Amino acid sequence: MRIYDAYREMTEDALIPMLSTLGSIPSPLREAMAYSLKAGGKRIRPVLLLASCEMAGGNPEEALPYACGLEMIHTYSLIHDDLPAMDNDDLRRGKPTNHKVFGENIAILAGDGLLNAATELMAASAARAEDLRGVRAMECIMRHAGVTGMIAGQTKDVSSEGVQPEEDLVRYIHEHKTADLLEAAVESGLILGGAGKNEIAAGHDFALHLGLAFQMTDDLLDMTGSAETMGKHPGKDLEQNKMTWVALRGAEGTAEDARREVSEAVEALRKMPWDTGFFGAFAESLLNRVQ
Ligand code: GRG
Repeated sequence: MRIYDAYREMTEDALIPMLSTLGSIPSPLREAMAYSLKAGGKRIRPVLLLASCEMAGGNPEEALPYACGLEMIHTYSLIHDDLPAMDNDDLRRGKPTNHKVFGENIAILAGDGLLNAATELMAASAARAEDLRGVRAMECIMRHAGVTGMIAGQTKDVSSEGVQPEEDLVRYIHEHKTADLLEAAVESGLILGGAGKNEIAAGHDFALHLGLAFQMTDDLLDMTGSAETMGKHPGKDLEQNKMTWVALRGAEGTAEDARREVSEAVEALRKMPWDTGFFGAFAESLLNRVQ
């Protein structure tokens, strides 16, 4: 998808220069933060943010501090998730995990640093703006990433290892651990673009279903994928008795649920007044990951 690549490149070109605007970051903190930011990754969240902003009539260039901020938050969450006290992984985005290269103490600080840098960048942009869109976008991103959002999902996840999978709990974990940051991307992009309440609500529904479908396909890939294609070790969910859709519904049931979530995501797009073709195609493309 050409549009996807254009937004991805815009994000990748801006990530490190944005970090430099904060001033001099001491070694090895700067290298550790840059290592994980540059390690690759699909950049789904910033792409969705920039595309949502432009769809609603905004200028994606002005949304870049929020897109980069969101990618920094996502990257911090991966660094912390890979730590020995969490999932204890040594491969991420096809490279050794941050703590394997820089040690646990610096990896923790690199995660903290990325979260803080994201906040600083977004706040600086919001403070320069003449209206409140930036403040509202930042509130939206921090709430979805925060203690009732992604951190809540991760808390339930780490507290539930070895517990019998049960639908409400699996849904809670994935709605928060995964879908929340996708909701942050679409909703904050729409806010920055000047969308109204109903369109933002439709964006929320789209991203929620997209997030659930994304997690379902990720769970399926964890069973069938390889380290080369995934950039991380597959099979960890099973090994760690994780609360996955596959543990709850089996592989066929999960594939069926993923198809249903994608069609609900596409349905939500109908409530928007713009050309949503890019978003529909993106949602459908998730299913190709496991076909
Ligand atoms: C440590 C507070 C805290 C949260 C961690 C993101 C996360 C929560 C855990 C990572 C493990 C996991 C399976 C999370 C679900 C979301 C997900 C599939 C993340 C990976 O996102 P991608 O595929 O990664 O977009 P890339 O590398 O492409 O950016």
